[in-house]
Amino acid sequence: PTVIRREDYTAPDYAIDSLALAFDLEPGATRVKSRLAVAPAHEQGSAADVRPLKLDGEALKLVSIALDGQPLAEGRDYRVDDSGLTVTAPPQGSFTLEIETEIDPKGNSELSGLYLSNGIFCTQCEAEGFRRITYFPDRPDVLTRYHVTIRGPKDSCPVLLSNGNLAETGELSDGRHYAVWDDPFPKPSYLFALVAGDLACHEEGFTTHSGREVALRIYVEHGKESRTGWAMDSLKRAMRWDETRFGLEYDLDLFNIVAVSDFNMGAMENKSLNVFNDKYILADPDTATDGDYAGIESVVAHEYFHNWTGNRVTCRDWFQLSLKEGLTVFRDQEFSSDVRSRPVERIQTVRALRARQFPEDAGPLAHPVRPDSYIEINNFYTPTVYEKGAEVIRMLHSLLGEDGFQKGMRLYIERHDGQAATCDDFVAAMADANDVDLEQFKRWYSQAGTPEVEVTGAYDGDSGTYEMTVRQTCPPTPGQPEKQPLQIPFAVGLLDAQGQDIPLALEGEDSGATSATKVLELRESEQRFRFPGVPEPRALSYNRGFSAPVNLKSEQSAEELAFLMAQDSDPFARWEAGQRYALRLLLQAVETLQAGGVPEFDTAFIDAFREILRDPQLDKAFAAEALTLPGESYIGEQMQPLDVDAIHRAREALRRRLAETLTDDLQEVYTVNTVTEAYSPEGEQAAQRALRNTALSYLSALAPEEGAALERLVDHYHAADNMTDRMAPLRLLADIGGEAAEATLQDFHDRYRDNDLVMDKWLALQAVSARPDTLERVKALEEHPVFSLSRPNKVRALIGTFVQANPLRYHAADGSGYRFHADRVLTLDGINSQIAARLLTPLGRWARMGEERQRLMKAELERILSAPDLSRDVYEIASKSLE
Ligand code: B3K
Ligand code: ZN
Repeated sequence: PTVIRREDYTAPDYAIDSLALAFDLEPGATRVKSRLAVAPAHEQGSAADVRPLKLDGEALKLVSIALDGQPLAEGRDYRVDDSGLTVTAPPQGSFTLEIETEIDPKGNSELSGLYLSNGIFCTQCEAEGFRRITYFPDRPDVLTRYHVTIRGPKDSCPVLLSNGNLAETGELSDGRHYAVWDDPFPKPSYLFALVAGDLACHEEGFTTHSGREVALRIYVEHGKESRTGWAMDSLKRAMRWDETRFGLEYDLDLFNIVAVSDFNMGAMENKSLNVFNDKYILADPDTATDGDYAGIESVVAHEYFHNWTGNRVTCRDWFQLSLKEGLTVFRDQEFSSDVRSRPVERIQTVRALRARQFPEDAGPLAHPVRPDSYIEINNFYTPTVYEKGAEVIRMLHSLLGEDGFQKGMRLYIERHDGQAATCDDFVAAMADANDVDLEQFKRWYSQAGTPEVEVTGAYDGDSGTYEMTVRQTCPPTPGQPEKQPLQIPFAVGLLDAQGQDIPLALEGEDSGATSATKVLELRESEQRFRFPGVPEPRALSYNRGFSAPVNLKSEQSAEELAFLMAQDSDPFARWEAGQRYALRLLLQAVETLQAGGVPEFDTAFIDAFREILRDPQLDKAFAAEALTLPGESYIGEQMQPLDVDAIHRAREALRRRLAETLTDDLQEVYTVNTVTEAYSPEGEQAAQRALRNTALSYLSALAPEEGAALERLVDHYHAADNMTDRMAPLRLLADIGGEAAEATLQDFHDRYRDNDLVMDKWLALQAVSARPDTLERVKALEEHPVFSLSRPNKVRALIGTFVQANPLRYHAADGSGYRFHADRVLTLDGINSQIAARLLTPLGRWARMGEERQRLMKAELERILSAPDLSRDVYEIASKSLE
């Protein structure tokens, strides 16, 4: 397969000024007529300068092609191959090209291009799905005005949607009708969308800041419309927030969202016609958890925010993907932080970053935020491009401040509105608007790997000066053996013995610069920072607020960590101290277990937990985070070779020890945090549920198989009046197993058997179970009527959860988990290669394992690679995973 390189970028030879598309919808044979207004984008002094016109196309049946009204002849005027169609000698100057193709939406199991989701026609064009609809220069730097006619049967497709404004509708013969859509904004083909089907609609209105009346419509399958309220509410809040915080207003009179049940990812930001996975639209208290509500709020906001960061200003080429994704993730994170608890949002973001992006950056698939090459671009919608990309934007925000950042945003949009831009353009706008030099900062875009920062401090009592030495390094990653120092905003604080922040100013700074948290600007591999005029600090608090996506290497004493855990004024750093302390104890416990001993845990740590449980001032959502131990995968990241059994046992032992010592406090927290008001998915009551369910989880660690603990779980489940409280005990029961667990799982199944999204939860919580027979159970569940390999949500819920979230059972010593995994990847590759490739990544983490498991994992990767007719997607992941 061909490797596409960033350095090979060349501007398009032709512009397509307008595109008229006409669809005649039939499930098995849809006709697509297109008329392209083509204009040369290269110098044409004479006919000799005219270049061939290359159009992308895949899985298309060509019906006819004509240039300026004259049919073209294959061989003489054009040629077709697997990847497209080339008009070999077009005329000089502008011309019109008319093409008719036939496609098969019903047979489209890749869910890329035009396909059917539960009988609804819908499209997914990003990254390169448009070429599966018609021949076109399917690249993001070709911006075109679209005029779309959709013809379809009235009974099965009463709703006909595309981008922009509805220009016309009308009746046709044979029970068909049509609609015409006009999008006034030129856009790249990846933002095209079409939806047609029998859909219910929830409509409300929004008045923009400058008085534009916008109709907001959410379309869903019939019967689901009562679950669209939260998404609508989130959309309105996101629209208002973007006006207030970024000064960005919506630009059309209509904004449509369609939710479908079969979708390759979460959602898609097509201009004025966002298409969503049901999972990120539908919610009611009985079927969605507080976490689901939060996810809907952030994804609805994210797709909406793309209207400016992605659509009005788009990407020049796919290597620039983070230009729109990193920035838009940053924007949705800021939205969530402004409407929810900022510290808790930050903690959850960092947890997710460490669970997904740090491992990627440390493994064989590590790549820069702006990759240099790819085989299949769909493999690069990664945590690095998205989440690390957002951290890079956040660092710019820290360096420039909110005002400076917003100045940069305004300049960026002023310069590039209506254009396809690059990451360099973005950084240039930030630098120019603030008159700063960001050349070194750009290394964050080109250098892969998670940097490591080491801090040592020394206090000189005579001069009252604290000196910090900060070193940065970055481990090698594929293709990048040597790294250069990065510009890193590194927030630090010093605490005195009472836990108060010591006001800090750097040597040479005037006293006006004094602050409790100092953001140091790292630029060299080693730097010294001196803080004069300070008393001797009791503890050092660093990377406050997680100001940079780095690993800290510094050793802090258990005592210092306990102190920070109780005292740090920065809530993130306070949480972090607890995580680091827990991690240290867990890793020690692992060693003890491996040596055949019985682990013991510091009382100081348990005391700190007690303080959190007893602190009435503490935000309850924060307390729930602070009381949650690092996950098994994250513990595993810190150890080589990784011992999944010992990690599981160590974590369970610490949980049990905490539960035994703190039983009364846990019971108290459990009792007082019972919510009595009517359900709301956020605020104080969601925080109470989070804390109460955390307490429940510890209490269930007390000899779980015994009556009382088990009974509490079952009672909690049956008393629940919302999904959050139903899922929490069920998840714990699924780990414990036995009769009560089976009966409760059955109850859940019977209650929700007709609700697809809830059945995904039912599949997932069985797949993540620590029970020894989990793999057998997963295989049995594949036979359940709700499961299907051609439905991405089902694959993710059952197989995805097992291979990604259940290290204990996935890494079974006999290799059964790996074998199962590879088998499913191979089958899926023939159905949906994007989903297959995404599912495959855990096999690439073999280097972390012991020798025998390494051998088993590599053998499965070899087996995948030797299979015939592998997709580009799976080939790329499998081959890079073996390098
Ligand atoms: N831009 C889409 C993701 C498209 C993935 C293509 N394989 C959703 C988003 O990031 O908003
Ligand atoms: Zn996005």
